[in-house]
Amino acid sequence: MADHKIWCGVCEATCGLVATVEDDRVTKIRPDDSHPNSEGFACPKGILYPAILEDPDRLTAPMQRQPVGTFTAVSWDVALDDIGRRLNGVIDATGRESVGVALGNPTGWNYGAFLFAFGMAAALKTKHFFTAGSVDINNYWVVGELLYGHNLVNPIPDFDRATFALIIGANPVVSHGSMATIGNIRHRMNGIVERGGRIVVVDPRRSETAGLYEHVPVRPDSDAWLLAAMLKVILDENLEDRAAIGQQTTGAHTLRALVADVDLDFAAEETGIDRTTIETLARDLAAADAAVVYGRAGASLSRFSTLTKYLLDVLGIVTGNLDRPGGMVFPQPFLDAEKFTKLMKLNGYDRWRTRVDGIPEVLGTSPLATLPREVLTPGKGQLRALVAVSTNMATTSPASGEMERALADLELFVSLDPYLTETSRLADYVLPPTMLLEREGFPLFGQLHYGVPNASWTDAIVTPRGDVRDDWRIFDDICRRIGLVPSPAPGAQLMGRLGIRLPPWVGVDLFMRVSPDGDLFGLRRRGISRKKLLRHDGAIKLHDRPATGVLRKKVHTKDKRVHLEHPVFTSEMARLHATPSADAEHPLRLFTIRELRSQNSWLHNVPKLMSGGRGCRLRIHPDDAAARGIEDGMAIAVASRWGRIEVEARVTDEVMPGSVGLNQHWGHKGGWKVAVAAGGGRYNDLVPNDSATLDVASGNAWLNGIGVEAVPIEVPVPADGAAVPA
Ligand SMILES: Nc1nc2c(c(=O)[nH]1)N[C@H]1C(S)=C(S)[C@@H](COP(=O)(O)OP(=O)(O)OC[C@H]3O[C@@H](n4cnc5c(=O)[nH]c(N)nc54)[C@H](O)[C@@H]3O)O[C@H]1N2
Ligand SMILES: Nc1nc2c(c(=O)[nH]1)N[C@H]1C(S)=C(S)[C@@H](COP(=O)(O)OP(=O)(O)OC[C@H]3O[C@@H](n4cnc5c(=O)[nH]c(N)nc54)[C@H](O)[C@@H]3O)O[C@H]1N2
Ligand code: SF4
Ligand SMILES: [Mo]
Repeated sequence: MADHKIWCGVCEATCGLVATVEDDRVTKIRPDDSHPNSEGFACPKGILYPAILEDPDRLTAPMQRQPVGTFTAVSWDVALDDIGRRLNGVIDATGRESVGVALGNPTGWNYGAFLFAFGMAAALKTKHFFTAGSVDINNYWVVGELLYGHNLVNPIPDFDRATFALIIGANPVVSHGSMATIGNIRHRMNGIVERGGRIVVVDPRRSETAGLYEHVPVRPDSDAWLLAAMLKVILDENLEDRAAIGQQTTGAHTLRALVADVDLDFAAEETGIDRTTIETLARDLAAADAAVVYGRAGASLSRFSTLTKYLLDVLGIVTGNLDRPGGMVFPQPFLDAEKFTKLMKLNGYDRWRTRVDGIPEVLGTSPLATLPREVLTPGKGQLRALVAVSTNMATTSPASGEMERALADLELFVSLDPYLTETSRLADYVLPPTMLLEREGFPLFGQLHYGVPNASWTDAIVTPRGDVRDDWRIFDDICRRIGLVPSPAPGAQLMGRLGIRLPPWVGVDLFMRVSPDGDLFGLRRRGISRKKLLRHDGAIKLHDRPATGVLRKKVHTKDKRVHLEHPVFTSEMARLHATPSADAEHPLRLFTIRELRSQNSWLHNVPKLMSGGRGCRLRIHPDDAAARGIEDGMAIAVASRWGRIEVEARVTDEVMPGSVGLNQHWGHKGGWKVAVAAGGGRYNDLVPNDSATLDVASGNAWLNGIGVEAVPIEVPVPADGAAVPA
């Protein structure tokens, strides 16, 4: 029996855990009190993680689709040789550009998979590179590039020293933080209130976070109006911090014109927040000693997510809260991804546009929403083969049905996934990976945004089940068969041509050792290396907190200033003004609810996480329910212009009138039996993917604020989805 200090790679919080291993099995997991960032916090998902390793539905051999649609286990050689042959066939017929790569959320904690998927896309020089970023954070990558000169620049909230926190569309008490890896985040947020400060949560639902602090209900998909109105109040009343603006930015003189046409009364109507509250919020933010303006998924999945993220940052900047204690601070990762992507010339924006819809590329990727049309629209560059890793995009991307049709239409679809999911069940081959705790690695994504910068790299602590392989190795195996080296690095390409292929840690270690916290190959005694981290049990604290007063070092623009002006922001503001918000036939606005014991779509097969009466329920306000004859617990149909699902009603005043909240990613299909048995409806069947409804500047999907109508199930809903209230 032995204990190992590990890190949890289920969500962004990246908590430190202690795992007990007996007879090559993880028998117990508990929080690691000594972890510098998470400080003894952990949630049920991390604690119950070993159930995934032992799951009887987990795939432990490569699966080959049979003509009748069932799957048969085959050897790795049989699978890989056939995949190679078929990929070569597609490449010979229509070129490398007709092969695509897709990656999902869990690659954030699977650095080898991430690097090799990126590497394969780079080596193919394909524009068909899709990431979960386009249903999540592409707006961050665009605003990072335009404001700070690099996609990956993302200031995080310094909750420990803030006196005021404006939180827009985030529920950190449940999500445990996103784009900000603040350990034990609830405790740190409570600290603000304990010090006499305030936290204001803007959310259509009295979420677990909003319930703890001050709650301002907002209509989904209207945050841009709220933030623009607040900016207008601050500028009109001369409440901005002129000194900070003068030191840190260029283009501030354009802000007044940008929000000149914003009418506060109209903004109040659109947001459902009265004008006085908007004005007071703006004044309070400007007057606060040290404030954070933090938004997340709820603010990123609207039709105007680039504009929303821009305005969030601008509000922090003009009130003098960027790069200062208690404000929004620049993180200090031990692996500097900004530098790495710059070296490899990967970062950028709008260097090309997607073939069918003309959406700007972001970090060299195309949006998932456009994938179906890239597959189904003939012509040069049509997508015909796809290798996907850890993505359940048939469920997690907009217009699920269309995504399924497109995936089924591919000449070859290969999915690297531990389960037969809604997505992988459509693949020609499903290739089973090693999972966390069965492979070595470091928390690639978490380390980018640590509140307390720290470093860890852990070894596998148990032998992988069955005949599984590391994802990166599967990519390498596939690439060998089509003559590619899966790397963007010229050095790796050269070595590949000489027959030398390196595992992912070699390059990462090299890069880490020459980074500011690295050991410079022994020259810096306290510096880190992979070897040192592997030898250390647990994480090494690198700094107490990210440094402030570092803006000139952190911003990548030539003049080392934040660029507040860009034509994209102006045109997005014009698009906001021009877009009608109401949909009379579908008057309810649908938004997403994340659950404590889910991680997106993929933990619904763990019986212990699914216990306790969980279900897929539409939260609807008592007034809206009464108007439709809906009672708590009733089966109801929810229809939008684009689709219809059936779920259970939950009548509750936790949602504001006119808005309805639904859990994401239920209604499973495939081979994960517990998940399928849980039933429910699939949110993204209600969601459009056409280019007109996206956040066109970033390609981010429109997932929150969709117009829907809900009726008791007895009432027939017409096939065109236009439901009539009972
Ligand atoms: N337990 C758990 N943790 C998770 C995940 C999970 O599935 N379960 N997923 C992980 C992932 S991938 C991510 S990206 C993060 C997300 O992290 P968060 O963004 O903190 O998490 P959400 O729960 O999506 O919070 C979004 C909030 O926005 C609200 N909202 C919805 N639409 C709108 C809107 O239009 N405007 C405003 N102002 N609010 C709106 C919702 O009611 C919700 O409370 O969580 C991560 N952590
Ligand atoms: N309506 C609506 N839709 C949303 C959102 C929303 O708020 N509302 N949120 C969006 C967000 S923020 C995100 S991040 C996306 C997430 O979208 P996805 O990334 O598609 O979703 P996950 O459920 O995280 O999918 C993970 C898949 O990876 C597999 N997996 C887990 N670990 C490994 C591994 O180590 N190796 C391999 N090869 N596979 C693994 C799982 O079995 C699962 O099938 O969903 C988005 N979709
Ligand atoms: S909060 Fe996230 S990282 Fe922490 S234990 Fe839970 S799932 Fe793991
Ligand atoms: Mo996400």
